[in-house]
Amino acid sequence: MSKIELKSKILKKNESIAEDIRAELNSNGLWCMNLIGSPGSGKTTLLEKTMPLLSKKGRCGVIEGDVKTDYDMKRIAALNIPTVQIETSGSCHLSSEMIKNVLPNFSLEELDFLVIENVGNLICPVAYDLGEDQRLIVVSITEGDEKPLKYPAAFVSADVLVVTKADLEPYVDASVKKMVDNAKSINRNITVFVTSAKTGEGIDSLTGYFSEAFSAKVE
Ligand SMILES: Nc1nc2c(ncn2[C@@H]2O[C@H](COP(=O)(O)OP(=O)(O)OP(=O)(O)O)[C@@H](O)[C@H]2O)c(=O)[nH]1
Ligand SMILES: [Mg+2]
Repeated sequence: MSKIELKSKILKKNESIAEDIRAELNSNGLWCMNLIGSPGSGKTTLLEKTMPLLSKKGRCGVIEGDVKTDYDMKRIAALNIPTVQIETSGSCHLSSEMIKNVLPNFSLEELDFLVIENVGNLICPVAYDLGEDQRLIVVSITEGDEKPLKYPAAFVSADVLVVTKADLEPYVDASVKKMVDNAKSINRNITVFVTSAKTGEGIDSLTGYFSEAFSAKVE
């Protein structure tokens, strides 16, 4: 079997499991977001800021994907939010099979909102549907405003872009406006939030977006 055939077989299997997951989450009225972004872009920090606020509106669960360690899982568990760690042991992305294997750790019927923090990587996770309702790309301003142009696949497949670390814009040669314009040139329907965990900018708006999303599903 050629390399291309093998890859397409793997993706086909991934897609089929992802559809099963989507159906299971749907039947429990659960809304799911897949967070994708480079290492250190601020994914876990974003969850630390939004999840406690969101927990006042609905019941949240988090799946943390990392190549190694349960460091991020402990950060979220410290907020009293049900969290499960997937350690991929080298794999640069989560797969739907990995998600399927950890779902029994949650009481799905008791949750409204499930967030999956993918392994820090802007390339590999893009091809793997995890059964999510929406995909959110996290890019920090410190990564450079040209990133949407260099990694278009990530932006094409995303529903939401969160530009993080806006407080650091004055210290880097990158512009939030340019980043957003570049992202919109790749995907004009992408919903954009600009946030700072330091100043709190954008955190309420993003939390509101999450809350509206799962409320709409439950109704
Ligand atoms: N100044 C500033 N620093 C931030 C902000 N958000 C995150 N950071 C810092 O950026 C670093 C990385 O943040 P994390 O949330 O761990 O990033 P991550 O994307 O979860 O990283 P991985 O899980 O390793 O991929 C930490 O030192 C955070 O404190 C922000 O809005 N402003
Ligand atoms: Mg993290």
